[in-house]
Amino acid sequence: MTPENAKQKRDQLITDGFCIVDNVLTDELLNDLRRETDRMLDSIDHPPHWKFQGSDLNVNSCDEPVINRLIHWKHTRDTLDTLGLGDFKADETMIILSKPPGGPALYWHQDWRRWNDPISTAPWPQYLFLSYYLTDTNFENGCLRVIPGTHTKRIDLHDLLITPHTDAARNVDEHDQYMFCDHPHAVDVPVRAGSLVIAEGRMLHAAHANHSDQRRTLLLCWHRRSTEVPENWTGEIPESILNRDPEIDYEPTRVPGSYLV
Ligand SMILES: O=C(O)CCC(=O)C(=O)O
Ligand SMILES: [Fe+2]
Repeated sequence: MTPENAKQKRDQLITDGFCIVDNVLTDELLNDLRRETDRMLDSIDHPPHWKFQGSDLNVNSCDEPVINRLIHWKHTRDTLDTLGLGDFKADETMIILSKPPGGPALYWHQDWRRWNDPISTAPWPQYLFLSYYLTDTNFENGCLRVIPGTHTKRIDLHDLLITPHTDAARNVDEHDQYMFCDHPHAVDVPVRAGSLVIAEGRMLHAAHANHSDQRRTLLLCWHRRSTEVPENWTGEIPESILNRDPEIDYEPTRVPGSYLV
């Protein structure tokens, strides 16, 4: 990646809440991942509460060599370093989210659980999901959708959504007018198999339904960093973070409160 390219992707991640880096996985690793995730998915029951995500299978690196390989993939670590994200640490778990043929859309949601903590106002990347889709994705087979900028900016939809990944969200009507809406600022994020999607967990995102006759599988790994201001941050630091008390145990919540304005 050229330095200009890296800067453009980092800027997009900061401003919009996501960016894409192509050709991160080799065909060889992709084929291994397809075979092994098919095996894992075919060997288990799929409970009804997986309906909207397709599956929500958490696999630890120590249980599956191919997952261990992917979590520690050098090209990804090098990419994070190049984008100035070298202080992020990967979880040791990957989540297999596989939408079966005919699977419904995933509702609009964000995945941040620390909305009571002033760190929620971080203008820098703070809580990232790194996703690899094992097929090319598009509108037809259930690609990702995002609403750019919603990781740091409140929009109308924030106050209309059911709290994500709760029983209420898992049981929501498939035609709920807000959870599955075509928001005017929503954009589709179709990607190539083996590309890396880097996205901020605070950003509103969703996925289209899978109308194809193939599984649409993705592997997702959460990446976290400390609550310190990043060493390479040259922009403004919000008052709320300068005044943040690191001694407080902020009660976790998935509901964006006063720190999202
Ligand atoms: O299926 C996707 O493309 C996104 C999945 C997701 O965001 C989630 O399960 O939290
Ligand atoms: Fe999500």
